[in-house]
Amino acid sequence: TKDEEPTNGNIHLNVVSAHDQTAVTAALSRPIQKTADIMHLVNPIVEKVRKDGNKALIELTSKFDGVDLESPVLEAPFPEEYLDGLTQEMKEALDLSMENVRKFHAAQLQKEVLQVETQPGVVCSRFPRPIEKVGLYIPGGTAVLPSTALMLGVPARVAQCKEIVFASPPRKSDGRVSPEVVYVAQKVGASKIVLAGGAQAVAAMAYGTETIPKVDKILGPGNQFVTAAKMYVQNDTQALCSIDMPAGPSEVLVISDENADSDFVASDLLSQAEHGVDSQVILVGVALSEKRVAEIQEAVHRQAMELPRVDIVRKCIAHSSIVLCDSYEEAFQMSNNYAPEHLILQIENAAKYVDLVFNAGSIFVGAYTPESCGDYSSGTNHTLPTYGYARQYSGVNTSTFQKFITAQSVTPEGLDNIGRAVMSVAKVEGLDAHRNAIKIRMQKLNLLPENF
Ligand code: HSO
Ligand code: ZN
Repeated sequence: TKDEEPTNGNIHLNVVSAHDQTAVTAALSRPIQKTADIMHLVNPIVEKVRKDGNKALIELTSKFDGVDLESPVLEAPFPEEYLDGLTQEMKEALDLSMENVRKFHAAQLQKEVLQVETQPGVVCSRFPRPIEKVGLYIPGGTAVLPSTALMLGVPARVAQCKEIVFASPPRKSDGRVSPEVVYVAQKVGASKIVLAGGAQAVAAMAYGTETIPKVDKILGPGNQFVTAAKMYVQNDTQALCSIDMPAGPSEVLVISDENADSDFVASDLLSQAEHGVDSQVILVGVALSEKRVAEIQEAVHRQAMELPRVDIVRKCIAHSSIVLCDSYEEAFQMSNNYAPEHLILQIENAAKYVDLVFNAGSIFVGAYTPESCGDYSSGTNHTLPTYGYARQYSGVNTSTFQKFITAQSVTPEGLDNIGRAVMSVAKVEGLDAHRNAIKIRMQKLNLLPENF
């Protein structure tokens, strides 16, 4: 496969012209997701946890994570020693990030009742309620991700979810989750941390166990097993559980012009590339000179070679490209078509071009706005639609943790205004009981003749 391309030599992106349609299609195609192919592995894991609860979790965590636990759940208040190793600097960084995310998500909170009198005597309203119990999955694996804990935990708290449950695989070294994740869990008021990963963690939260509450919605990124398990429980009416969005590998599309700083451009491409071998990074260049393209390639190579995760970057770059366009309009068309999770604009008058964006998870506007700001600390959420789903999905936001209830109240005057319409439509649908519910009332109000 593409991921097995040479593991030495220059780290360079493949360059294609926007006019070469076949090459562009290949460059912008995403690595294929094989969620369906692993369902047969996921099903038995989910069923086992559903049937045997904590006992199954303990067994599976021993098998998959190499950690033997007495209990698969950590209950709040979390033991002080779980914060061991958390530095003051880290606390402050997490506090600053959480506060900005809180501010931005609190401003999104819809509390008020929306009320509309559609006709005299017909009042329709809509009001939000928090989703009661939510399960937040924080991946372990190649990187610890306290930022994901805060990106999910803070809006859940802002939306006033009654119970917040975290799940994260325990570390092999000491059977704990990282102190940063515990710190965030404590700050957002999580009631429990499930010490499990993968499909087993998702199943535990979807069905509940002896000590883990069954949640109403599961959110968070994860590997293919996590994604497959989320899809499984979402489709199981016994679980009665929804999920945030379909997940795929992380990606970025950068639009740059001749004036952009090549080092900045390279650093943005690489910060996404280091996420995983199946991540994808695309540079769409507007009227770039050959010299500029060469300079960007050189910067990518030079910066990449200094990264501890260079091996991951190398594999990601092997299926990543530079697409050369002639105009800004063409570049934005390309980007809207790709619908990137992250869109970075390193172009002159970047803010002016935001109006041209129709499909993207989150936009980073201007030379001094790297994606890293949004990944951690600016206030926007980093849980965003990948894989082209930015066409129809929004990233996680405060309303992700709410649902909306509608209500109506109709007076006799209102019934007089809409009753005949209801009866006509009920008649054509052949639903006489519906029609009667109106007729009986309107006749009692003398709004219809007795023999109607
Ligand atoms: N870029 C990632 C979020 C993240 N970055 C977490 C660093 N940590 C997902 O879009
Ligand atoms: Zn990132």
